[in-house]
Amino acid sequence: MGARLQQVHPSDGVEAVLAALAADGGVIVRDFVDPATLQRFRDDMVAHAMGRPVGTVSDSVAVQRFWGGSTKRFTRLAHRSPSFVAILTDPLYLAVADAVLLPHADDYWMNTGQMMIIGPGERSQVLHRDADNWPNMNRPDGPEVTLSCMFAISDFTAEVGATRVVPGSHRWDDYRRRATPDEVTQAAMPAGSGMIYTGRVLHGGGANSTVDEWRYGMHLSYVLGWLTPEEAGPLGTPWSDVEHLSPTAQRLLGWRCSGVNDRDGARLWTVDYEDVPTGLGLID
Ligand SMILES: O=C(O)CCC(=O)C(=O)O
Ligand SMILES: [Fe+2]
Repeated sequence: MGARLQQVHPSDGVEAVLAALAADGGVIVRDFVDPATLQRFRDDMVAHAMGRPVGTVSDSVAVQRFWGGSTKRFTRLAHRSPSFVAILTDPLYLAVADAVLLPHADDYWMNTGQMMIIGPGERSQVLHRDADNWPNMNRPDGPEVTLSCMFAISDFTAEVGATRVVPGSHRWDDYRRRATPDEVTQAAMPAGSGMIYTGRVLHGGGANSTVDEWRYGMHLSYVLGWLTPEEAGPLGTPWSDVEHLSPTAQRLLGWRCSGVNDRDGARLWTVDYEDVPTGLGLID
C-alpha cells in the first residue's frame, strides 16, 4: 500500500490527533473549522487576494523557487480578517500545540499565519521540513520546535495542489535522505479540514495542473517562545487590532512577553511601550 495520512474528526479528541501525529508526522482533521467561520474567512481572503501579484519581490532564486512563481502569499491575517482569531485560538489546535511544544518551553506563539494560494501552472515545491527555519534545530534527535497546520480554505485535490507529505519522515535517522515517489502522499481534503504536521516531517506545496482553479490554503504555525517567529506579529497587527482580544490571542500574536511562567524572573520580548496599558502589553 502506498503512503497515506490518517483522518480524524475533532470529536475523536486530542489523543487521537496526537497518536496519528506521532506515527505519521501529519494528520488530517476533517471539519476543523466551523462552516460560518470558514465562509467569512474565505470571503475576506478572496477579497484580499484580488489584484495581488504572484511570486515574491526577493532577488534570491532560492526564495523565488520556494515561494512559487504562480502562488500568491500574504500574512498579517489577524489584521486582514476578524475571523482569523477564532482559528488561531481553536481549542483543539491549542491542545495539540500544548502537548507538542510545552515540554520544551514555558510558552509558544504564532510563527506565521500565511495564505498560500497556489495558482494554475504552479510547479510542486521542494520537499522540506519547517524546522529548517531554525539552524541546528532540524535534526532526528532534536526537540519539537514548531507545529503547523495547513487549513483547506477551498477544497484540496491532487490537481489543485494539495500539500505533499512524506508520512513517517519525522522519524527517519538521516534527514539528508530523499523521499522516493512511493513515500509521498497528498493531503487531499475538503474545505474546512486542516492537516496538522510537525516541523520535522517532509512536505511541500503540490503542483496545480488546473487551468483556472486557485488553491486557497492557510498555513498557521506556532513556535517555541524562545525562538524568533517567521512573521513579525506585532509589526503586522498593531495594538488597535489586538486590544480587544483575549490574553491568549494577544500572546500568540506577539503582544505579550515570553517566559512569564518561568520562576527565575526571565523575560523575552519586552518593551516599555507607553500606548499599551500597564499589565496588558509586552511588559506583562
Ligand atoms: O502550500 C503548501 O501546501 C505548503 C507550503 C509550505 O510548506 C511552505 O511554504 O513552507
Ligand atoms: Fe513548509
